[in-house]
Amino acid sequence: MNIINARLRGQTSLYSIRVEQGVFTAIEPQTATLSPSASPSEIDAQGNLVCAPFVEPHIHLDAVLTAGQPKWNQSGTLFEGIERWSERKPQLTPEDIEQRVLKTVQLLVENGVQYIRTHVDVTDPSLTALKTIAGLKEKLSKVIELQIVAFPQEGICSFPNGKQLMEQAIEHGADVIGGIPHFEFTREYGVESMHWVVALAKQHGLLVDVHCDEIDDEASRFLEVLATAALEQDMGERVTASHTTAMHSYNNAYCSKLFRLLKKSKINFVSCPTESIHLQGRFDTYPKRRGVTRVKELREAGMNVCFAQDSIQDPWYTLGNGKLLRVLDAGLHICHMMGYRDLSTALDLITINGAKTLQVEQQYGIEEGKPANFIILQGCDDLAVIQQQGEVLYSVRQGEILVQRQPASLLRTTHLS
Ligand code: 17E
Ligand code: FE2
Repeated sequence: MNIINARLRGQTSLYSIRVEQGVFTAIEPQTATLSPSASPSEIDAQGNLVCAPFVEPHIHLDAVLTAGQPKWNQSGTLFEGIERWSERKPQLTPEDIEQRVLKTVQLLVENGVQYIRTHVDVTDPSLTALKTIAGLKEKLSKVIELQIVAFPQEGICSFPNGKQLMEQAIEHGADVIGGIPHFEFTREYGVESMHWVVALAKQHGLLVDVHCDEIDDEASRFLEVLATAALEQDMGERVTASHTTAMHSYNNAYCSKLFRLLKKSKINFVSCPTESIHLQGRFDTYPKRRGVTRVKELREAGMNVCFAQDSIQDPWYTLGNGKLLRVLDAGLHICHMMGYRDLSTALDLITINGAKTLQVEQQYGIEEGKPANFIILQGCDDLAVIQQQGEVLYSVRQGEILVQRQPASLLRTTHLS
Protein backbone atom coordinates (compact mmCIF):
# COMPACT_ATOMS: atom_id res chain seq x y z
CA MET A 1 0.00 0.00 0.00
CA ASN A 2 1.13 3.53 -0.84
CA ILE A 3 -0.31 6.71 0.65
CA ILE A 4 0.46 9.88 -1.28
CA ASN A 5 -0.10 13.59 -0.59
CA ALA A 6 -0.35 13.00 3.16
CA ARG A 7 0.05 15.64 5.81
CA LEU A 8 1.64 14.53 9.06
CA ARG A 9 1.18 16.18 12.44
CA GLY A 10 3.79 18.84 13.14
CA GLN A 11 5.19 18.81 9.57
CA THR A 12 4.66 21.30 6.76
CA SER A 13 5.59 19.24 3.71
CA LEU A 14 3.47 16.59 1.97
CA TYR A 15 4.55 12.98 2.51
CA SER A 16 4.43 9.62 0.77
CA ILE A 17 4.08 6.60 3.01
CA ARG A 18 4.78 3.01 2.04
CA VAL A 19 3.24 0.06 3.85
CA GLU A 20 4.47 -3.50 3.37
CA GLN A 21 3.24 -6.58 5.19
CA GLY A 22 1.23 -4.45 7.58
CA VAL A 23 4.20 -2.28 8.62
CA PHE A 24 5.30 1.27 7.71
CA THR A 25 8.44 0.80 5.62
CA ALA A 26 9.07 4.31 4.25
CA ILE A 27 7.88 7.80 5.18
CA GLU A 28 9.32 10.37 2.79
CA PRO A 29 8.68 14.07 2.11
CA GLN A 30 7.45 15.00 -1.37
CA THR A 31 8.81 17.97 -3.27
CA ALA A 32 5.45 18.55 -5.01
CA THR A 33 1.86 17.30 -5.08
CA LEU A 34 1.71 13.91 -6.83
CA SER A 35 -0.99 12.95 -9.32
CA PRO A 36 -2.84 9.82 -8.26
CA SER A 37 -2.25 6.65 -10.25
CA ALA A 38 -4.91 4.05 -11.05
CA SER A 39 -3.33 1.56 -8.65
CA PRO A 40 -5.89 0.01 -6.26
CA SER A 41 -3.21 -0.18 -3.57
CA GLU A 42 -2.72 3.60 -3.58
CA ILE A 43 -4.55 6.04 -1.29
CA ASP A 44 -4.48 9.71 -2.26
CA ALA A 45 -4.78 11.58 1.05
CA GLN A 46 -5.35 14.84 -0.92
CA GLY A 47 -3.46 16.91 1.65
CA ASN A 48 -5.50 15.61 4.58
CA LEU A 49 -3.97 14.56 7.87
CA VAL A 50 -2.66 11.03 8.22
CA CYS A 51 -2.69 10.46 11.94
CA ALA A 52 -2.26 7.60 14.41
CA PRO A 53 -5.64 6.00 15.29
CA PHE A 54 -7.88 7.42 17.97
CA VAL A 55 -7.64 5.85 21.42
CA GLU A 56 -10.77 5.51 23.59
CA PRO A 57 -9.15 5.08 27.03
CA HIS A 58 -12.29 5.01 29.17
CA ILE A 59 -15.68 3.61 28.22
CA HIS A 60 -18.21 1.38 29.99
CA LEU A 61 -19.02 -1.12 27.23
CA ASP A 62 -21.14 -3.31 29.53
CA ALA A 63 -23.63 -0.44 29.97
CA VAL A 64 -23.74 1.08 26.47
CA LEU A 65 -27.13 1.47 24.78
CA THR A 66 -29.12 0.82 27.98
CA ALA A 67 -30.35 4.38 28.62
CA GLY A 68 -33.89 4.30 29.97
CA GLN A 69 -33.80 0.59 30.85
CA PRO A 70 -35.70 -0.01 33.04
CA LYS A 71 -35.94 3.65 34.04
CA TRP A 72 -34.38 6.97 32.97
CA ASN A 73 -31.88 8.85 35.10
CA GLN A 74 -34.03 11.91 35.87
CA SER A 75 -31.73 13.84 38.20
CA GLY A 76 -28.59 13.57 36.04
CA THR A 77 -26.42 12.67 39.01
CA LEU A 78 -23.72 10.01 39.04
CA PHE A 79 -25.48 8.44 42.01
CA GLU A 80 -28.83 8.04 40.28
CA GLY A 81 -26.92 6.55 37.35
CA ILE A 82 -25.42 3.92 39.66
CA GLU A 83 -28.89 3.17 41.05
CA ARG A 84 -30.50 2.86 37.59
CA TRP A 85 -27.63 0.60 36.47
CA SER A 86 -28.10 -1.63 39.52
CA GLU A 87 -31.68 -2.19 38.31
CA ARG A 88 -30.50 -3.09 34.79
CA LYS A 89 -27.70 -5.38 35.99
CA PRO A 90 -29.90 -8.38 36.94
CA GLN A 91 -31.26 -8.41 33.37
CA LEU A 92 -27.82 -8.82 31.77
CA THR A 93 -27.37 -11.88 29.58
CA PRO A 94 -24.40 -12.82 27.39
CA GLU A 95 -26.52 -12.26 24.23
CA ASP A 96 -27.68 -8.82 25.38
CA ILE A 97 -24.13 -7.74 26.23
CA GLU A 98 -22.56 -9.17 23.07
CA GLN A 99 -25.08 -7.49 20.79
CA ARG A 100 -24.62 -4.05 22.41
CA VAL A 101 -20.83 -4.32 22.62
CA LEU A 102 -20.43 -5.35 18.97
CA LYS A 103 -22.72 -2.55 17.80
CA THR A 104 -20.77 0.00 19.82
CA VAL A 105 -17.32 -1.23 18.82
CA GLN A 106 -18.46 -1.04 15.19
CA LEU A 107 -19.48 2.59 15.81
CA LEU A 108 -16.14 3.37 17.46
CA VAL A 109 -14.18 1.74 14.63
CA GLU A 110 -16.15 3.73 12.04
CA ASN A 111 -15.08 6.84 13.93
CA GLY A 112 -11.38 6.02 13.83
CA VAL A 113 -10.83 4.25 17.15
CA GLN A 114 -8.45 1.26 17.20
CA TYR A 115 -7.63 1.05 20.91
CA ILE A 116 -10.21 0.77 23.69
CA ARG A 117 -9.94 0.48 27.45
CA THR A 118 -13.28 -0.58 28.87
CA HIS A 119 -14.39 -0.59 32.49
CA VAL A 120 -16.60 -3.61 33.20
CA ASP A 121 -18.61 -3.75 36.42
CA VAL A 122 -17.56 -6.71 38.58
CA THR A 123 -19.91 -5.99 41.50
CA ASP A 124 -22.11 -8.78 40.15
CA PRO A 125 -21.65 -12.23 41.70
CA SER A 126 -22.16 -13.90 38.30
CA LEU A 127 -19.53 -11.72 36.52
CA THR A 128 -21.66 -12.12 33.37
CA ALA A 129 -20.48 -8.90 31.72
CA LEU A 130 -16.81 -9.50 32.47
CA LYS A 131 -16.85 -13.08 31.17
CA THR A 132 -18.78 -12.10 28.03
CA ILE A 133 -16.56 -9.15 27.13
CA ALA A 134 -13.36 -11.13 27.87
CA GLY A 135 -14.74 -13.80 25.52
CA LEU A 136 -15.12 -11.21 22.71
CA LYS A 137 -11.53 -9.95 22.91
CA GLU A 138 -10.11 -12.41 20.40
CA LYS A 139 -12.88 -11.79 17.86
CA LEU A 140 -12.44 -8.02 18.19
CA SER A 141 -8.65 -8.12 17.89
CA LYS A 142 -8.90 -7.81 14.10
CA VAL A 143 -10.26 -4.29 14.46
CA ILE A 144 -9.24 -3.05 17.92
CA GLU A 145 -6.93 -3.68 20.81
CA LEU A 146 -9.11 -4.07 23.91
CA GLN A 147 -8.09 -3.66 27.56
CA ILE A 148 -10.54 -4.76 30.22
CA VAL A 149 -10.69 -3.08 33.62
CA ALA A 150 -12.18 -5.01 36.56
CA PHE A 151 -14.34 -2.11 37.75
CA PRO A 152 -16.04 -2.37 41.16
CA GLN A 153 -19.00 -0.04 40.51
CA GLU A 154 -20.49 -0.56 43.99
CA GLY A 155 -17.19 -0.67 45.86
CA ILE A 156 -14.46 -3.10 46.84
CA CYS A 157 -14.68 -2.92 50.64
CA SER A 158 -18.36 -1.88 50.66
CA PHE A 159 -19.70 -4.70 48.44
CA PRO A 160 -20.16 -8.31 49.60
CA ASN A 161 -17.10 -10.35 48.53
CA GLY A 162 -15.80 -7.28 46.67
CA LYS A 163 -12.16 -8.34 46.86
CA GLN A 164 -12.87 -11.93 45.78
CA LEU A 165 -14.87 -10.70 42.76
CA MET A 166 -11.92 -8.55 41.69
CA GLU A 167 -9.58 -11.55 42.01
CA GLN A 168 -11.97 -13.77 40.04
CA ALA A 169 -12.11 -11.10 37.33
CA ILE A 170 -8.34 -11.45 36.91
CA GLU A 171 -8.75 -15.20 36.38
CA HIS A 172 -11.33 -14.45 33.68
CA GLY A 173 -9.00 -12.13 31.77
CA ALA A 174 -9.05 -8.61 33.26
CA ASP A 175 -5.97 -6.61 32.24
CA VAL A 176 -6.42 -3.63 34.54
CA ILE A 177 -7.50 -3.22 38.17
CA GLY A 178 -10.10 -0.55 38.91
CA GLY A 179 -11.45 1.15 42.01
CA ILE A 180 -14.01 3.70 43.20
CA PRO A 181 -12.77 5.12 46.52
CA HIS A 182 -15.16 8.11 46.65
CA PHE A 183 -18.14 5.70 46.58
CA GLU A 184 -16.93 3.39 49.39
CA PHE A 185 -18.93 3.66 52.62
CA THR A 186 -16.12 5.36 54.53
CA ARG A 187 -12.95 7.32 53.90
CA GLU A 188 -11.05 4.45 55.54
CA TYR A 189 -12.48 1.93 53.06
CA GLY A 190 -11.51 4.26 50.24
CA VAL A 191 -7.92 4.48 51.49
CA GLU A 192 -7.71 0.73 52.09
CA SER A 193 -9.05 0.00 48.60
CA MET A 194 -6.36 2.17 46.97
CA HIS A 195 -3.48 0.34 48.70
CA TRP A 196 -5.10 -3.01 47.93
CA VAL A 197 -5.68 -2.20 44.23
CA VAL A 198 -2.09 -1.11 43.56
CA ALA A 199 -0.63 -4.11 45.42
CA LEU A 200 -2.95 -6.53 43.56
CA ALA A 201 -1.98 -5.09 40.17
CA LYS A 202 1.70 -5.27 41.04
CA GLN A 203 1.40 -8.86 42.21
CA HIS A 204 -0.26 -9.91 38.93
CA GLY A 205 1.76 -7.69 36.59
CA LEU A 206 -1.37 -5.73 35.62
CA LEU A 207 -2.22 -2.05 35.16
CA VAL A 208 -4.36 0.19 37.40
CA ASP A 209 -7.17 2.56 36.37
CA VAL A 210 -9.24 4.01 39.21
CA HIS A 211 -12.43 6.08 39.04
CA CYS A 212 -10.87 8.53 41.47
CA ASP A 213 -12.67 11.36 43.27
CA GLU A 214 -15.55 11.52 40.75
CA ILE A 215 -17.54 13.84 42.96
CA ASP A 216 -17.82 17.60 43.65
CA ASP A 217 -16.64 17.06 47.24
CA GLU A 218 -13.52 19.17 47.80
CA ALA A 219 -12.67 16.85 50.70
CA SER A 220 -12.45 13.77 48.44
CA ARG A 221 -8.69 13.27 48.41
CA PHE A 222 -8.07 9.69 47.30
CA LEU A 223 -5.88 10.85 44.41
CA GLU A 224 -3.03 11.57 46.84
CA VAL A 225 -3.38 8.04 48.24
CA LEU A 226 -3.38 6.46 44.78
CA ALA A 227 -0.40 8.53 43.57
CA THR A 228 1.59 7.74 46.73
CA ALA A 229 0.90 4.00 46.37
CA ALA A 230 1.91 4.19 42.70
CA LEU A 231 5.12 6.03 43.59
CA GLU A 232 6.07 3.76 46.47
CA GLN A 233 5.29 0.55 44.55
CA ASP A 234 7.18 1.86 41.51
CA MET A 235 4.04 1.52 39.37
CA GLY A 236 3.73 5.16 38.22
CA GLU A 237 3.31 4.97 34.45
CA ARG A 238 1.19 1.82 34.83
CA VAL A 239 -1.37 3.67 36.96
CA THR A 240 -4.20 5.94 35.76
CA ALA A 241 -6.52 8.22 37.69
CA SER A 242 -9.80 8.69 35.83
CA HIS A 243 -12.16 11.63 36.30
CA THR A 244 -10.51 13.29 39.39
CA THR A 245 -13.33 15.84 39.21
CA ALA A 246 -12.95 16.82 42.87
CA MET A 247 -9.67 18.45 41.81
CA HIS A 248 -11.84 21.14 40.20
CA SER A 249 -12.96 22.06 43.72
CA TYR A 250 -9.65 21.72 45.61
CA ASN A 251 -8.16 24.97 46.86
CA ASN A 252 -5.16 26.19 44.89
CA ALA A 253 -2.72 25.82 47.80
CA TYR A 254 -3.57 22.13 48.21
CA CYS A 255 -3.42 21.64 44.44
CA SER A 256 0.02 23.18 44.30
CA LYS A 257 1.28 20.73 46.93
CA LEU A 258 -0.57 17.83 45.28
CA PHE A 259 0.95 18.52 41.84
CA ARG A 260 4.46 17.88 43.22
CA LEU A 261 3.40 14.36 44.19
CA LEU A 262 1.47 13.75 40.97
CA LYS A 263 4.45 14.76 38.85
CA LYS A 264 6.84 12.58 40.85
CA SER A 265 4.46 9.61 40.67
CA LYS A 266 4.26 9.75 36.80
CA ILE A 267 0.65 8.50 36.83
CA ASN A 268 -1.68 9.17 33.88
CA PHE A 269 -4.99 11.07 33.85
CA VAL A 270 -8.20 10.48 31.95
CA SER A 271 -10.80 13.23 31.77
CA CYS A 272 -14.28 12.69 30.33
CA PRO A 273 -15.33 16.31 29.75
CA THR A 274 -18.80 15.79 28.25
CA GLU A 275 -19.70 13.24 30.93
CA SER A 276 -18.32 15.29 33.82
CA ILE A 277 -19.90 18.59 32.80
CA HIS A 278 -23.19 16.66 32.68
CA LEU A 279 -22.91 14.64 35.93
CA GLN A 280 -21.07 17.10 38.15
CA GLY A 281 -22.32 20.42 39.50
CA ARG A 282 -25.69 18.78 40.14
CA PHE A 283 -25.82 19.73 43.80
CA ASP A 284 -24.87 23.36 43.11
CA THR A 285 -27.18 26.31 42.73
CA TYR A 286 -25.66 29.26 40.82
CA PRO A 287 -22.82 29.67 40.04
CA LYS A 288 -22.47 25.99 39.04
CA ARG A 289 -19.12 24.29 38.93
CA ARG A 290 -17.97 22.69 35.68
CA GLY A 291 -16.72 19.72 37.67
CA VAL A 292 -13.98 18.82 35.18
CA THR A 293 -10.45 18.11 36.39
CA ARG A 294 -7.61 20.62 35.81
CA VAL A 295 -6.65 19.37 32.37
CA LYS A 296 -4.87 22.51 31.26
CA GLU A 297 -2.80 22.81 34.43
CA LEU A 298 -1.91 19.10 34.54
CA ARG A 299 -0.69 19.29 30.95
CA GLU A 300 1.25 22.48 31.57
CA ALA A 301 2.94 20.77 34.51
CA GLY A 302 4.12 18.06 32.10
CA MET A 303 1.70 15.27 33.04
CA ASN A 304 0.00 12.85 30.69
CA VAL A 305 -3.71 13.61 30.23
CA CYS A 306 -6.11 12.13 27.71
CA PHE A 307 -9.81 12.55 26.90
CA ALA A 308 -12.46 9.83 26.80
CA GLN A 309 -16.20 9.45 26.21
CA ASP A 310 -17.04 7.33 29.28
CA SER A 311 -20.57 6.53 28.10
CA ILE A 312 -22.63 5.98 25.00
CA GLN A 313 -26.36 6.10 25.76
CA ASP A 314 -26.28 4.52 29.20
CA PRO A 315 -27.82 5.27 32.64
CA TRP A 316 -25.29 8.07 33.19
CA TYR A 317 -25.38 9.78 29.81
CA THR A 318 -28.16 9.57 27.24
CA LEU A 319 -26.22 10.95 24.26
CA GLY A 320 -22.88 9.88 22.77
CA ASN A 321 -22.13 8.62 19.28
CA GLY A 322 -18.58 7.30 19.25
CA LYS A 323 -17.08 10.55 17.95
CA LEU A 324 -14.00 11.48 19.96
CA LEU A 325 -13.66 14.69 17.94
CA ARG A 326 -16.89 15.85 19.58
CA VAL A 327 -15.51 15.11 23.05
CA LEU A 328 -12.28 16.89 22.16
CA ASP A 329 -14.17 19.96 20.92
CA ALA A 330 -16.25 20.11 24.12
CA GLY A 331 -13.23 19.47 26.33
CA LEU A 332 -11.21 22.27 24.76
CA HIS A 333 -14.06 24.70 25.47
CA ILE A 334 -14.76 23.48 29.00
CA CYS A 335 -11.09 23.43 30.04
CA HIS A 336 -10.30 26.87 28.55
CA MET A 337 -7.84 25.33 26.10
CA MET A 338 -8.69 27.51 23.12
CA GLY A 339 -5.34 29.26 22.69
CA TYR A 340 -3.36 28.47 19.54
CA ARG A 341 -0.75 26.42 21.42
CA ASP A 342 -3.41 24.15 22.91
CA LEU A 343 -5.40 23.87 19.70
CA SER A 344 -2.37 23.08 17.57
CA THR A 345 -1.50 20.02 19.66
CA ALA A 346 -5.03 19.09 20.70
CA LEU A 347 -5.17 15.76 18.87
CA ASP A 348 -2.61 14.48 21.40
CA LEU A 349 -5.50 14.26 23.86
CA ILE A 350 -7.30 11.57 21.84
CA THR A 351 -4.26 9.88 20.26
CA ILE A 352 -0.75 9.56 21.72
CA ASN A 353 -1.68 10.54 25.28
CA GLY A 354 -4.32 7.81 25.31
CA ALA A 355 -1.74 5.37 23.91
CA LYS A 356 0.61 6.27 26.78
CA THR A 357 -2.18 5.70 29.30
CA LEU A 358 -2.83 2.26 27.79
CA GLN A 359 0.94 1.62 27.72
CA VAL A 360 0.80 0.74 24.01
CA GLU A 361 2.94 3.62 22.73
CA GLN A 362 5.87 1.38 21.69
CA GLN A 363 3.77 0.03 18.82
CA TYR A 364 1.86 3.25 18.20
CA GLY A 365 2.50 6.12 15.79
CA ILE A 366 3.38 6.81 12.16
CA GLU A 367 7.00 5.65 12.14
CA GLU A 368 9.02 3.28 10.00
CA GLY A 369 9.02 -0.21 11.51
CA LYS A 370 5.78 0.25 13.46
CA PRO A 371 2.47 -1.48 12.59
CA ALA A 372 0.66 0.41 9.81
CA ASN A 373 -2.26 1.57 11.93
CA PHE A 374 -3.56 5.00 10.94
CA ILE A 375 -6.56 7.14 10.14
CA ILE A 376 -7.08 9.96 7.64
CA LEU A 377 -8.87 13.04 8.96
CA GLN A 378 -10.39 15.97 7.05
CA GLY A 379 -8.04 18.93 7.46
CA CYS A 380 -4.31 19.52 7.11
CA ASP A 381 -3.42 19.86 10.81
CA ASP A 382 -4.87 19.64 14.34
CA LEU A 383 -6.52 23.05 14.18
CA ALA A 384 -8.15 22.45 10.78
CA VAL A 385 -9.41 19.02 11.88
CA ILE A 386 -11.04 20.51 14.98
CA GLN A 387 -12.49 23.44 13.06
CA GLN A 388 -14.00 21.17 10.40
CA GLN A 389 -15.27 18.43 12.74
CA GLY A 390 -15.30 16.20 9.66
CA GLU A 391 -15.75 12.46 9.35
CA VAL A 392 -12.90 9.96 9.49
CA LEU A 393 -12.07 9.26 5.81
CA TYR A 394 -10.02 6.10 6.34
CA SER A 395 -9.07 3.77 9.13
CA VAL A 396 -6.30 1.31 8.29
CA ARG A 397 -5.03 -1.39 10.63
CA GLN A 398 -1.89 -3.38 9.84
CA GLY A 399 -2.24 -2.33 6.23
CA GLU A 400 -5.90 -3.50 5.97
CA ILE A 401 -8.59 -0.92 5.24
CA LEU A 402 -11.24 -1.10 8.00
CA VAL A 403 -13.12 2.05 7.02
CA GLN A 404 -13.25 4.17 3.89
CA ARG A 405 -15.72 6.98 3.30
CA GLN A 406 -16.26 9.96 1.06
CA PRO A 407 -16.82 13.38 2.57
CA ALA A 408 -20.44 14.45 2.37
CA SER A 409 -21.00 16.32 -0.89
CA LEU A 410 -23.05 19.44 -1.13
CA LEU A 411 -25.61 19.07 -3.94
CA ARG A 412 -26.82 22.63 -4.10
CA THR A 413 -25.91 25.92 -2.44
CA THR A 414 -26.28 29.68 -2.85
CA HIS A 415 -23.02 31.39 -3.70
CA LEU A 416 -22.45 34.65 -1.89
CA SER A 417 -18.99 35.34 -3.24
N1 17E B 1 -19.86 4.63 36.63
C1 17E B 1 -19.22 5.57 37.36
O1 17E B 1 -18.93 5.35 38.55
N2 17E B 1 -18.90 6.74 36.79
C2 17E B 1 -19.21 6.98 35.53
N3 17E B 1 -18.89 8.15 34.99
C3 17E B 1 -19.90 6.00 34.76
C4 17E B 1 -20.19 4.83 35.34
C5 17E B 1 -20.27 6.29 33.33
FE1 FE2 C 1 -16.26 5.88 34.00
